[in-house]
Amino acid sequence: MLNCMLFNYWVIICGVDSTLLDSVTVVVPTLNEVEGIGLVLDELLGIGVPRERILVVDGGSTDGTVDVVRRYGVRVVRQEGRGKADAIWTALKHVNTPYMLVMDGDYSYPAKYVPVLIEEITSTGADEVIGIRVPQPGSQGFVYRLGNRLLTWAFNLLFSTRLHDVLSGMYIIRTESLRDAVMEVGDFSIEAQIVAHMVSTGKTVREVPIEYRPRVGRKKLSVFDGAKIFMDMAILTTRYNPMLILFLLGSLLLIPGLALGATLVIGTYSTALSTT
Ligand SMILES: Nc1nc2c(ncn2[C@@H]2O[C@H](COP(=O)(O)OP(=O)(O)OP(=O)(O)O)[C@@H](O)[C@H]2O)c(=O)[nH]1
Ligand SMILES: [Mg+2]
Repeated sequence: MLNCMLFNYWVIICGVDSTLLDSVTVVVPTLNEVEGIGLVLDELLGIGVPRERILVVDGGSTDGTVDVVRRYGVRVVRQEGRGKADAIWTALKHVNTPYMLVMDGDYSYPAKYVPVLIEEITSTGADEVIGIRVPQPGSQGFVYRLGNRLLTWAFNLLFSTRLHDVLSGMYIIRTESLRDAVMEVGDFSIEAQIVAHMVSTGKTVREVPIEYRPRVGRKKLSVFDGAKIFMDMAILTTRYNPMLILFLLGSLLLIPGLALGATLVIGTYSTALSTT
């Protein structure tokens, strides 16, 4: 971890080759982020991300978010469907670079980690690199932090992984690795689906620590969404890891099966005893 953090600082200070920055589309999903989106775009442009390599996918903001994006001369498209998951699938149709990096439009993810994620995916040949959120004071309440831990723990159990922050909103993927995925779950479960798709199709997922700042503007994610993500993980297991479901069902049937077998054996044995 220490090595990794030192390497991060090195990349943050030195930056990455501008041709590498050009191979990535930074996708920013937004829904009413008028307070944060300008700050996010300032930071992205400030670290040298080419303007034409930023794509804002808006979910129908009514607060002027789209006007702010247009003022920056940054590409903005209206998403198909509803929810964050549909925004990412919409983005995939517009992305024609080898890599796609996703980050929130609420200023919670510092843009200085964009080069860190790019460096990690290009130097290791991984298919996805997730930014493990290291919460800064005030960025994540106790309930959300606990919920995140529980959901990552559940994911690790269901997909035999050892990841640290499956639901992080900042990650980079090799675009082609996701082209064959079919949308299974919606809204805020998209991150879980992407990772489930990667790990169950033999792709490599890596992680690097990143700072997580308090968001600007109003939170969209609720505790209810956490419960829904958990249900969606179960759905994803049936799709991506059906052997586990069969194993669990088999184990459940084993108990009544053994009980029934034991009853029959005892019944037969006692009948045999009584007739002798
Ligand atoms: N296009 C689109 N973007 C959305 C939608 N819902 C949320 N978003 C954006 O997706 C990003 C993640 O949503 P957040 O509310 O920040 O959820 P979160 O990051 O899990 O939670 P906090 O940042 O801790 O509040 C933000 O940039 C939102 O504006 C949607 O339906 N469509
Ligand atoms: Mg956020």
